[in-house]
Amino acid sequence: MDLGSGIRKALAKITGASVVDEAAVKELVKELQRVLISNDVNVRLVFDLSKRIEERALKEKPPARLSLREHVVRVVYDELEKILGEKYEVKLEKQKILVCGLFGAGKTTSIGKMARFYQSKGLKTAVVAGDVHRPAAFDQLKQLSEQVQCGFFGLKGEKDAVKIARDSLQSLKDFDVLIFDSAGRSAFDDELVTELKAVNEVLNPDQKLLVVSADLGQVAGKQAQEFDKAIGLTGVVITKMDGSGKGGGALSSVAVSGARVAFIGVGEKMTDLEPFNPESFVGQLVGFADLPALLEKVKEVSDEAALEQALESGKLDFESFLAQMRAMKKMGPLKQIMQMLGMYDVPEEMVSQSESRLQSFEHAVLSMTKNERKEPELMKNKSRQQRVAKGSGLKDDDVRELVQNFERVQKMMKMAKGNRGLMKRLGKMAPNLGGLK
Ligand SMILES: Nc1nc2c(ncn2[C@@H]2O[C@H](COP(=O)(O)OP(=O)(O)OP(=O)(O)O)[C@@H](O)[C@H]2O)c(=O)[nH]1
Ligand SMILES: [Mg+2]
Repeated sequence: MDLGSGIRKALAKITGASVVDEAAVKELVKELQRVLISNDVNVRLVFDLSKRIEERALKEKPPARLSLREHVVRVVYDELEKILGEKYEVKLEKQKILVCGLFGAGKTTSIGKMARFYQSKGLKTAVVAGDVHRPAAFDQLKQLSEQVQCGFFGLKGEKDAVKIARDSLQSLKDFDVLIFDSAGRSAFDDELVTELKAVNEVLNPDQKLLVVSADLGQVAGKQAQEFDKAIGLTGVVITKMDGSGKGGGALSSVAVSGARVAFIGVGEKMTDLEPFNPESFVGQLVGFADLPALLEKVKEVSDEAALEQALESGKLDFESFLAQMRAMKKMGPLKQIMQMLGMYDVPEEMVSQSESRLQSFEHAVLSMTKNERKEPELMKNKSRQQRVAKGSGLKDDDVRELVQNFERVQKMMKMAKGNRGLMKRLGKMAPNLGGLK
């Protein structure tokens, strides 16, 4: 079972339990241990983690807003996040990056991805073909540089990596970010270390990143330690997180080794790279059970006066509807929100459909007059609908449908009036339901 579904299943022991008591917490912890260990997470770490979860879940007093159930889920989140290490702060400034790693780890691909990433942040980026051992390395990197449209430096046929490093510094003076590819080896050996150290000296990089593949599991941590000892790493890139059941092992062992996880590679495309953020990683991993976080986010974003008012009075107009939609957007991608609400089996097409509906809805509301927003009745008028369609670039039918969806939600809100808990939930779900029909 992969890590995500395993953790979700373990959490279900709490979210689905009729009573949350010591036995339920122990049950959860046992299941979590099983899942983490079978996903190659360091045993010692799993042991410490489960001890802390059990202690905190049972002894800590839940914060005022949270039920015991939510508190336990929250503790699990917190602790999972902790074992993954700290968030990596990507520096968006002038810098030189040396990339190293063993054969086939994903160095060259990751360099292409990083170049794309830094370019997209407005930094003029170039890559350097410093892998002098693999014959095709030069062309592979050159191709990638063309694909992501960044600068490139290489000396075809040159066997001296140090010379390439020196010359690249000269010829790439105008670039902000310089990313240096290096030769892989089948194992961590003297030859590799010697070359790497020499290049390191000449290049004097600001960042030294080791690339490891997630399918190494715990061995990733050992590699991180070895390379760190040799040249002092500033971070580790873990590739192939998309394909491996051992991703959890690689992540945790790298974190334990003291190295920071900088980026994770989640596919073969140039866009498949993410700066590592333990919080959102755990969020994605565990997905739907994220109720406490959702509650927290809802509280954070629901201070829009219009929204509060609508929830109090049960009166929903286009203005407050728009406020809700914007609040929702701040919470994250629709798919994630749906998952947080327990709708984790929503088909992909439906999610993107709903997303584009929400977008259209926003455009439509923005094309309405102040009066129309406050008095939704007005929007039943056909010529008003036509005018809004014109103003928002939508079809007449789309606007009509949106108005109808809105009315349906409005009716639901009226029905639910007086039931605050339900109101809050509905209020949050309303734009969503409108989109889904
Ligand atoms: N699925 C997946 N494949 C990846 C990822 N990163 C790299 N790869 C693939 O892994 C293979 C090796 O990638 P390279 O970038 O050539 O690895 P390298 O470390 O430069 O290899 P050498 O230069 O031979 O040492 C390629 O087929 C890549 O497409 C990733 O995040 N996900
Ligand atoms: Mg390579």
